[in-house]
Amino acid sequence: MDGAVRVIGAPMDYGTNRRGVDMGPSAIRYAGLADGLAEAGTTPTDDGDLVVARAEERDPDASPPSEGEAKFLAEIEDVCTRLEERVAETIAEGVTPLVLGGDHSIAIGTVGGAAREADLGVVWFDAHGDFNTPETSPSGNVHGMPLAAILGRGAFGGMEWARAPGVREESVAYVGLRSLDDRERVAIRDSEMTAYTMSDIDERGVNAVVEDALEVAAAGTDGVHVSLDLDWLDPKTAPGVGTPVRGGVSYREAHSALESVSERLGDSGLLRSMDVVEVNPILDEANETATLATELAASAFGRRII
Ligand code: B3U
Ligand code: MN
Ligand code: MN
Repeated sequence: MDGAVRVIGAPMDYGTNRRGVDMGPSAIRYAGLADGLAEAGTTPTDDGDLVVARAEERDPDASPPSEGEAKFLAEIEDVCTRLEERVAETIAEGVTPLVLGGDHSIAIGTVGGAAREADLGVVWFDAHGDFNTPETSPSGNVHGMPLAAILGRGAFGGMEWARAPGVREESVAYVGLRSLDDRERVAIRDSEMTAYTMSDIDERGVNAVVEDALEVAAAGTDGVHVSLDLDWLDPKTAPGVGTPVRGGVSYREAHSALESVSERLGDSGLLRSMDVVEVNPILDEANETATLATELAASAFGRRII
């Protein structure tokens, strides 16, 4: 894909239990992201990382959340609000933002910025639904809530700031779901979103499923946001994630899927923004998962073998 891509790092791990995803942006850059994006035909620039206080630097007197509350919501709101600004500015300059997480709660900022002056479709590659609210979450971890918050479901849990009015439920498609909480499953079923599970991939093959998901997200919208949670892949292929779930897609399937993204959206200019999240270098084996994240981003932006 020709065109400018701006890398923005969001080294935040407030949304998850396991520490370490704050190192994701460094690990992904170190794995050769800029070269991969250049090989894809884009002109990459790097905007550096957002400043995010480490957990150790937080106010030690901050009160722990009680039942039904989201953890570190104020910190997450602060980071996502700043990220939203950067993403919106980037798009206004005609540049495509590629945001590196961090845990998946950063997608609230990316999607918020990308949807600011547009109707945005979303394709969510993930083992998990990320459709809990503070009331339904079993963990209180915000990385299990971003899509619900973006769609305005978290309004009663103090997450009304996260709603992105430019995203309609019928323009959201999941790919590869395989781990849902009970109330989350009911909420997804009752929603207008399209949910393709791993069973759909087993039956129909990854390409057919991804093409349908991209169609859902592109229909009647100004562009599509692609959110790639590395736990979408099988943990044998992507071991460096905080919440691995067996039975994910293979290395080849993942590449094929992200190549479909660039084929369907890249040339038409419909790929509005992307984020790559949940890479945890502490749990990784020799930066394998960060390397994979780098390769998959390059595939999404158009890198091909020949
Ligand atoms: N659904 C669970 C677990 C989870 C969600 N996203 C991740 N893990 N990465 C929760 O805590 O909401
Ligand atoms: Mn996720
Ligand atoms: Mn996940």
